Amino acid sequence: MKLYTMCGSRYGSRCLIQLSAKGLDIPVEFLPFPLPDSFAAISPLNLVPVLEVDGKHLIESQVICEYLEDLGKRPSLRPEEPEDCARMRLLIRLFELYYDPHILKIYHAILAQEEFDMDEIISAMDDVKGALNLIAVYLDDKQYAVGETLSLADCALMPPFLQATIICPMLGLDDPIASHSTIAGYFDKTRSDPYVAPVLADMEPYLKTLFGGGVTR
Ligand SMILES: N[C@@H](CCC(=O)N[C@@H](CS)C(=O)NCC(=O)O)C(=O)O
Repeated sequence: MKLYTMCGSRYGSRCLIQLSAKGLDIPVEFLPFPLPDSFAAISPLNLVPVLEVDGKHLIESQVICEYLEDLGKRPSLRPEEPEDCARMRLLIRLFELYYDPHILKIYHAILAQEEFDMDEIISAMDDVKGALNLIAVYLDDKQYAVGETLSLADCALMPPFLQATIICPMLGLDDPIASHSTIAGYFDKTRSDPYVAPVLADMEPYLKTLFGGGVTR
């Protein structure tokens, strides 16, 4: 097996936290950004992460994470109780459907380095805040998203939340994580987890470099 990712990738980092927490010693190849066109031969979406298994390629981070859980190595990052496991999956789904597409509009505006419509960015930020309100409804008020231990929900939420805390202020926008008390409480508690902390620390310098070129308004 081999995992392909990129430094600073919020989706690839989901798998990196999982590999570390489960003690899975799988080789990891870090690709440059933007990905080379030739990578489309490995991933038709030309996105990371990709998990190579017996010469075949699994795409989509959540599919990869669930596959790695299905291999059965302890500790499991899926809660035992079906209700908790459902809530873990719900949190991941809410993030992917209602948070990420809106925050992506903001990131693309920064990366494009072109003039952009600040009204559109502010409207995207309102949608991001709406999604965070939704996510907050289902978060536990303890260290982790669900229950007493790290789960795939934490692997999925923590890297993009870190990304938002770094990038939104670059646009002169509020940090949506820090400005939401429930989400900020969750983020601050979970970032000290011994498997989360090093992955977030590795992401930080890449995000600052990638998005640090400034913004033209
Ligand atoms: N839905 C995909 C999203 C993956 C994704 O957006 N990956 C980004 C990095 S976080 C990427 O590969 N970007 C490459 C590029 O834009 O060149 C997943 O869950 O794996």
